[in-house]
Amino acid sequence: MLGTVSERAPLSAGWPELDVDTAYAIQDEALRQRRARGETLIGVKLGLTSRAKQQRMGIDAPLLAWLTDAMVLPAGAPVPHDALIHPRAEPELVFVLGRRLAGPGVTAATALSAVDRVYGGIEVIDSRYADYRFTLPDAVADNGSSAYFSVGPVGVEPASLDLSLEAALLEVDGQIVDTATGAAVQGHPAEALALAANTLAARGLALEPGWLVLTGGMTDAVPVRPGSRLAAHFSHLGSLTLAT
Ligand code: OOG
Ligand code: MG
Repeated sequence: MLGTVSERAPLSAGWPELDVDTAYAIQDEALRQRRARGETLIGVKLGLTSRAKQQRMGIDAPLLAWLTDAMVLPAGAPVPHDALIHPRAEPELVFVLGRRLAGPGVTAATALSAVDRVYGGIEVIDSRYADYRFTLPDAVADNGSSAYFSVGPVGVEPASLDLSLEAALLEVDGQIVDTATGAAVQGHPAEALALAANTLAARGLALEPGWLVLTGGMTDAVPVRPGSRLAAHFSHLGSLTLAT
C-alpha cells in the first residue's frame, strides 16, 4: 500500500466473481511492479491466522502476501502517516529461515527445523479499502493490507522456546490493551509457517533461505494514531516501540 493515500471500494463490489486464485494473480502482478521499481522480495506474511483477526474481519481463512525491503520500518523510524490511509498495528511472531522450505506435506515440525531465528515484531497494516471492509479475495488482491513492519531486538533459536506459550502484550499510551500467546496463531506459529510453505507449493513456489515470515497478528490490530505510544512486549523476545 506504499505511495498511495486514497482509499477505494472493495474490488468485489464491482467484480463479484473475483476469486482467490485471480486475487493471488493480482498480488503477483503488484509484486512484479514493485520489483520493477527496484524493491527486493524479502519474504512473506500470513494474515488472518488467529481467531482475533478472523473474527474482526469476518473472514475465516488465512491469506498469504509478499514482503519487500520497502516495507521494513527500522527501529525508531517514524510511521510515515503521509503514505498511509488508516494504519493499524498488531504484534506478530517473525521467523527468519535458515534453509529452503518447500511443500507440499510440510508439517509444523519440519517447518520449525528450517527456521534460523524467531523474533517479536509489529506489523503496520493499511487496507486500501474503506473501513477495512473486504472479502478474502479483496484482501489477497491488496497484498494482505501490507504496509510496514518492524522486527524486534531479540532473535533466538526456535527450539529454545515454546512458541505456543510466547506471550505478547500490546500497549497503547501506557495501557495494556490486548494480550495473546503464540498459540493464538493456528495453535502454534510453526503451523502458520507450514501453511505458508504448503500454500506456496500449490502455486509452484517455496519459502527461500533468508526470507522473513510474519506469522500473523496474535491479537486484534489497534489504530496507529499520530503521537500515541504504541509498543509490543514479548515474554522472551524483547519489546518494540513504534514511533507514531
Ligand atoms: C488483513 C491482513 C491481516 C494479519 O496479521 O492477520 C494481517 C487485514 O486485517 O487488513 O496482516
Ligand atoms: Mg499481520
